[in-house]
Amino acid sequence: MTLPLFDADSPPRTEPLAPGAVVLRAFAREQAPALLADLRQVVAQAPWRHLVTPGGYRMSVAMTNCGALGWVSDERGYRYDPADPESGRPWPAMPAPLATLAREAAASAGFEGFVPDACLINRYDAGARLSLHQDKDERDMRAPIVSVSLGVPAVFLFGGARRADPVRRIELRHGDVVVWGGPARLSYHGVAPVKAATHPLLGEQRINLTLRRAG
Ligand code: MD6
Ligand code: FE
Repeated sequence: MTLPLFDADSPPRTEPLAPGAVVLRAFAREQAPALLADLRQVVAQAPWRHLVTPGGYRMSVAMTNCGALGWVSDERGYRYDPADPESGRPWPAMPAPLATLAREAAASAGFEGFVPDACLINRYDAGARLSLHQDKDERDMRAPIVSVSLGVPAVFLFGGARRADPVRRIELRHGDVVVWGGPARLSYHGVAPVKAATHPLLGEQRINLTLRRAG
């Protein structure tokens, strides 16, 4: 018998992570090919780039955005910007199926009426990582964040409200969705260095979409 590398047959299920945070296993798996086709259109208009942190470091994760607002970082700090600083043009529109998926994921985690206006698109090549941080650049902390993982797996680091709190490690696989809000909204989190692997749809990449209500 061969073990399935990407457990393509495991059923969708909900795993609680912390009060206010759940993993919806395989929630986006069926829609993933259509989402990826939409994302290719986004990337054609707003190409991948490696942002620089306010401290001057080049991020290992490549990023772009879609939606009315895009998250950007440079020497001046972190912010949401209605225009792509590379082109000066508005970010590509958020594909409607993506907004709908996010709304449904939020609702199934208990957050009704989620209308995202920003989608940060992160690409992890082997070795890319995201250090522990809080998501706190959004205006209204009442809205949750919906995070869609595609491609090769990654270990998500999930801590508490303080940087020194203990950190859990949760493997996120293709199609998994994390919803994150309420008492978990300001939890520290990050992504461990992504291991080299190959996924049938995405090759050696992991793509994470984080949908937010930013404005
Ligand atoms: C990632 N995600 O999974 C990075 N933030 O690639 C995040 O930073 C994140 O997954 C807030 C809520 C959920 C997340
Ligand atoms: Fe984050």
